[in-house]
Amino acid sequence: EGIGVQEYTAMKLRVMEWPEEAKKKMDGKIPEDGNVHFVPATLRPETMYGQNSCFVGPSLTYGIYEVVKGKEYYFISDRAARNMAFQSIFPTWGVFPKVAELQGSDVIGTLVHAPLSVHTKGIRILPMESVKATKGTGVVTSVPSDSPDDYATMLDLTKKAEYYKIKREWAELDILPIIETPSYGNLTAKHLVEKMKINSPKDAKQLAEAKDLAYKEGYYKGTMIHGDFKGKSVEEAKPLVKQQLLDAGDAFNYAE
Ligand code: A2H
Repeated sequence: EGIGVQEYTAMKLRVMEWPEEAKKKMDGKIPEDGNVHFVPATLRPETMYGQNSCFVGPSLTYGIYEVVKGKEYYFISDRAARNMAFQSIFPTWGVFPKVAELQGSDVIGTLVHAPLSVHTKGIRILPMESVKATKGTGVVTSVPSDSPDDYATMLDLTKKAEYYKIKREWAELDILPIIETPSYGNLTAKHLVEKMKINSPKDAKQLAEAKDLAYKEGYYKGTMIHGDFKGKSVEEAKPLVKQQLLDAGDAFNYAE
């Protein structure tokens, strides 16, 4: 981490359907016509076409915060809410209006709409034990084509669906190729996880190395093979996809 500011794209994933557990905890706190968004922070907006699920830490605590009175709410960590309060993301500077508190485990299975994703009928909120409470919003959108962490987690979830108390079909999904690279083909994360024999999302050291390789290869040598900027380099496409998301109101800037 060190010195400097990390600039994230904060995506707005609108809730389409809550699980019973979450409904109980939110009872009466959010109006019927209010929209709640899960807000993952990403450094790779150009990969958002391939979102096929979204992760929360099952044992982490989250809040639902009011962004537009009675209308719009964000599901994020308390830490992120505190930061956002000083970035003009909530209506009153310095104030983060918390209306409900939930555990990650309460929201597993929630169906959300992910902007740009090819999964237009929605994606599921799933558990990822390696989500850090101290980074971003504590919510991570899953793009298993290009993120080794996401790929390793999805694989683990499909193998141990029962243990994680999820439906296997929520995790067992086709992976969309988005970026072609000279060294790793068009499913960079899968290629690296297999080549480096990473067997579990807990292989933190190897995953960090894979993440580094994937990021550099994708950014400097990758070409888009999906979406409006097909044929452009990733370096060129990244700010363009980000701007589309911002213009559509489907994302906002978040820094920490
Ligand atoms: B990235 P940095 Cl396709 N805990 O988004 C663990 N990981 C987190 C997190 C948290 N609290 N908050 C964000 N992240 C992930 C896409 C992606 C990402 C791809 C490839 C690589 C990649 C889809 N997941 O990240 O430590 C988010 O996943 C590797 C650089 O601030 C976010 O971007 O550099 C990235 O880590 C932020 O990590």
